[in-house]
Amino acid sequence: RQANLKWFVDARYGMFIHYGLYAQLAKGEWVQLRDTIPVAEYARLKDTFAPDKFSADFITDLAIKAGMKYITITSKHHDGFCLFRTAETDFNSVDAPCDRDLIGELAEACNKKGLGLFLYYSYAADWKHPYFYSREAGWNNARPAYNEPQPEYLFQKDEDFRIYVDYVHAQLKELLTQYPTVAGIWFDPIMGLYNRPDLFPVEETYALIRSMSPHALISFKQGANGDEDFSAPERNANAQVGSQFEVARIAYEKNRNKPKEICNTLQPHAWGYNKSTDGKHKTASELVEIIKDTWSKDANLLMNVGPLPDGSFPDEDINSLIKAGDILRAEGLI
Ligand code: FUL
Repeated sequence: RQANLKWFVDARYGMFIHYGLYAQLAKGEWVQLRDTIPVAEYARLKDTFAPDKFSADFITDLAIKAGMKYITITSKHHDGFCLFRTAETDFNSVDAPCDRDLIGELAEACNKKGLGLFLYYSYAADWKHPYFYSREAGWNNARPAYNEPQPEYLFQKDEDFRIYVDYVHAQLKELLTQYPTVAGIWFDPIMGLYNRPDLFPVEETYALIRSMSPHALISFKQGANGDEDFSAPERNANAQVGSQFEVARIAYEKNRNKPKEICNTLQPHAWGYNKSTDGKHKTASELVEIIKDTWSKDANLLMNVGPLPDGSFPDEDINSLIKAGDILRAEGLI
């Protein structure tokens, strides 16, 4: 693990990918919650999910041209849809008509080309799982604010949450068994956890990962008070998100001297594809500026792309990434 951590710190630059059912609606990855799309209606997006142009070969080539050393992809985002083979739910891309294990495809291409692969996993938010906690039990964004009760949601009492935790653990076992070379697990979001830290057996979860994959690194944004290997604040090296929570303050102190990875996105705001920002993504020179600024803070940069519904990358992002890579090379920075 120490060797892996050293590799990670030296790697400095990675590609973040937010891809899932939400791309089809082209309004960012929070669209189910923001537009309060009923659970059953959102689930139907699985039938039209067609990642025809999602090419692990293209993505890994692009990352290399851009000067990146690793990729971090949403294996499961807050909507609960999984991009990997899983026996724990049929809400996944293999059981969809497209029948694709996108994580498996990317793992294979990364292995072949010497890139690291991190798996983003939404632990502290799941808008699909019946036993994730409700809004009443803590955090507003635990569930979209539906007017009608959703028959899919079964959480009633705190004890029920353990069913969800068992599901997470079973999926982590699947991920680490099916893709044993992954460089690490990237947990998110912290707000669900900071609101109800008592519900999350973080140490147990980390122990499971450590026992299954001794080399895998673990991060949980600014920290979940477990033994994270690095902290991964959004857009700001000194972010103390959730500082009104005791658990956040302790995590911040605990992790302030650990390696840092700052994530940012080529779109102005969203991480998943948002059509309204077409043509307004970060340019190559803006990207180079962000890279230099992040490196000057001794942090890695994890720069996000939100693929289009078919899994292809926006042209403007391809251009910026390649041009920025050329500039870094010309300046001897990579
Ligand atoms: C946040 C998430 O809520 C966003 O959707 C995105 O994944 C960002 C990187 O982290 O916590």
